[in-house]
Amino acid sequence: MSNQSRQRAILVRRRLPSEAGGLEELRGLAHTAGYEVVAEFEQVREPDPRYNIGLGKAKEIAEAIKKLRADKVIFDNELKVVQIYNLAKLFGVEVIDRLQLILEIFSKHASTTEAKLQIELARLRYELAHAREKVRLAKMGEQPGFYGLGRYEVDVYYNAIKRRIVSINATLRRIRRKSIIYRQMRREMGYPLVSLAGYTNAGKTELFNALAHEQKLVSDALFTTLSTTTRLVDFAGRRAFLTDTVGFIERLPILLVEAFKTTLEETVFSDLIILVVDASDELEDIRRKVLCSLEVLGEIGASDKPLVIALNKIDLITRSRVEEAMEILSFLKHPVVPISAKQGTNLDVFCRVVAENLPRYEMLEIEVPSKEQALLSHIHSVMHVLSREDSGAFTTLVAEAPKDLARKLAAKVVRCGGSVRWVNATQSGCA
Ligand SMILES: Nc1nc2c(ncn2[C@@H]2O[C@H](COP(=O)(O)OP(=O)(O)OP(=O)(O)O)[C@@H](O)[C@H]2O)c(=O)[nH]1
Ligand SMILES: [Mg+2]
Repeated sequence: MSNQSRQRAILVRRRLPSEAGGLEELRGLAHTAGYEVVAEFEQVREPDPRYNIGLGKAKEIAEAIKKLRADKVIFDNELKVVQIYNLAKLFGVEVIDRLQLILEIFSKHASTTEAKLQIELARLRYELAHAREKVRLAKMGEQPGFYGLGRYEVDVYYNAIKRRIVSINATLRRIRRKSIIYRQMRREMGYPLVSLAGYTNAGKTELFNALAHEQKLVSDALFTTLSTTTRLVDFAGRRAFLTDTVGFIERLPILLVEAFKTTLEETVFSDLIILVVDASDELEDIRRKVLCSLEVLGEIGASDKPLVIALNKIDLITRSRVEEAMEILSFLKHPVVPISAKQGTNLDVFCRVVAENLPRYEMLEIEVPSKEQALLSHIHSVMHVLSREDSGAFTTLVAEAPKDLARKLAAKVVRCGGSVRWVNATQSGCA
């Protein structure tokens, strides 16, 4: 987008004395949404019921809007509808809060029908919660952000939103049925399911691309990925389905968590989670973002999964800094592996650690008639073959696979006139 067409925004944050200062995250979000930030204001005080900030500060901002020809004011704080209305009246420009800003980014980045509908649903749920008050206020005189609402009867507007929500939900259910079927198909293939998780911009997609040899879009923008992609990946000889998905953010509006529930469900149904952490952040931010990610994993019901932490972007920091970051994360009791997804550093060690934490594999000694070439190549393509010996009529393999897959293959081998010995005692006699 050219500079001319970019909207000019003023950022505002009110905080309590106990809260840390700074507007970095809001600035990052505003840039990602395509705004040019022309001024920033912070105020330390209790929330004011009318404006959230104090009236004096609000007037100061109104001056700045005129002087800097700003198009919009973006608040870090969650605003009540009446505050948005009062501020818009005072400022003469539209006022939005962090939730609406995140929704704007999501709308901009949504590329699949499912993602688009999920975002519209979140937006409509927000509208529904505020519809009555918005219409009531608009009747008192329309302000930026409230245009067109004044002519509505409250219930007509409310019911129109409700009907649209019902219809989107029905479409989403149809789309989701497909993704559930895909997930079941992957399950039936027997490979474990591994999900990438972590704060937005941590490098999940970069790691996905490196492991799956893919070219999915990575970017410094926040929330680049909004839909899921799954590929079969080899983790040090152990194959697993790896899924890239949407990132987390602190104070992730509950509306968005709700709307993205099925996207996040990929994570809930996985056998292992890779939590990607940006090691180039400040140490305090690393801690904060990891705790936030673990909290979201808890909220969606995925806190009991085996978890491996990928401490990513180590190419950007010194070795001693890597050690400090490792130290910060040591209280978590999950394995932490420093990597650079971008440069491919330490990915072999990382894959071994993931493999070690995958559900236990079964080891089989398999004897197959050598003429069964198709079966032999099938075993090579789906199992992790540790050794192979060709001795005339029979070929003997020692190979590993997840339990269900191992059972299916063992049955196939026996049907073809071969034999199977379970090296792991737990499965003896299954074939
Ligand atoms: N220097 C360096 N940059 C990295 C590394 N991994 C990722 N990046 C960069 O970090 C930015 C974010 O990477 P993504 O892979 O898009 O991050 P993500 O976690 O998928 O982010 P969202 O999809 O937006 O939630 C991009 O500019 C990447 O090129 C790394 O190991 N080193
Ligand atoms: Mg991504």
